[in-house]
Amino acid sequence: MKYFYSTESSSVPDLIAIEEAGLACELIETSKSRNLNIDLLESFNPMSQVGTLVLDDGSVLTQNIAILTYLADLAPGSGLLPAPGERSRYDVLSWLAYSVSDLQKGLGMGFRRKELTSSEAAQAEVLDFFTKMLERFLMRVERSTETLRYVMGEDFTIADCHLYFTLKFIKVLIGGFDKFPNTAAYFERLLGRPSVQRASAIKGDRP
Ligand SMILES: N[C@@H](CCC(=O)N[C@@H](CS)C(=O)NCC(=O)O)C(=O)O
Repeated sequence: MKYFYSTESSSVPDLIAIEEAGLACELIETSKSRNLNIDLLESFNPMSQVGTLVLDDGSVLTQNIAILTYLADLAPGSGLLPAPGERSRYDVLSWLAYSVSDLQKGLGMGFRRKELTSSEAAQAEVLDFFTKMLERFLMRVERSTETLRYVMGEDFTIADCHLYFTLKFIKVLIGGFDKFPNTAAYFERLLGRPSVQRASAIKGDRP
């Protein structure tokens, strides 16, 4: 398999899952600002988005929900995702969809507020809107992690892989997790995970 990624992007959750699952995979760094492997990425994915996974049969898989599910199913003993038919599998997928849609889209718009409007007053309103929205959504993580080590319990799953990424950027956008002590402690547990540290350290051929 080949996996196209860029650092500090939503491809990090897949890098964490590849580490957790112990899968053999060629990692190909891309960068739009450095024009690194963009033409190659586009030849597999016309939207030239990361993550993009190319399977050994040459077929291409995009979108984090599908890629993370696929990677986890390649490693059924990893605990990353319960088997098809098990009730808890759908709870993991619910957490994953929540992180990819409710959290990631909110934080993406918050960070891109300067592209939405040149008015600084309007940018402050946009930031306030998304901060309030994300704080409301964060209550789901806050409640679960009051008693659970990871969002599903003792097992680290593909939902945690993605939540590491969204929480990392939400923390910056909303100015910290002071109002969310359980989330803050959970985020520290994620940071302590060797797979998260290894995936975050992958910098491709960047000097
Ligand atoms: N919904 C997609 C989001 C993928 C995405 O937004 N990737 C961004 C990086 S975080 C990207 O490649 N942006 C470059 C572009 O759109 O030109 C997923 O979950 O995989």
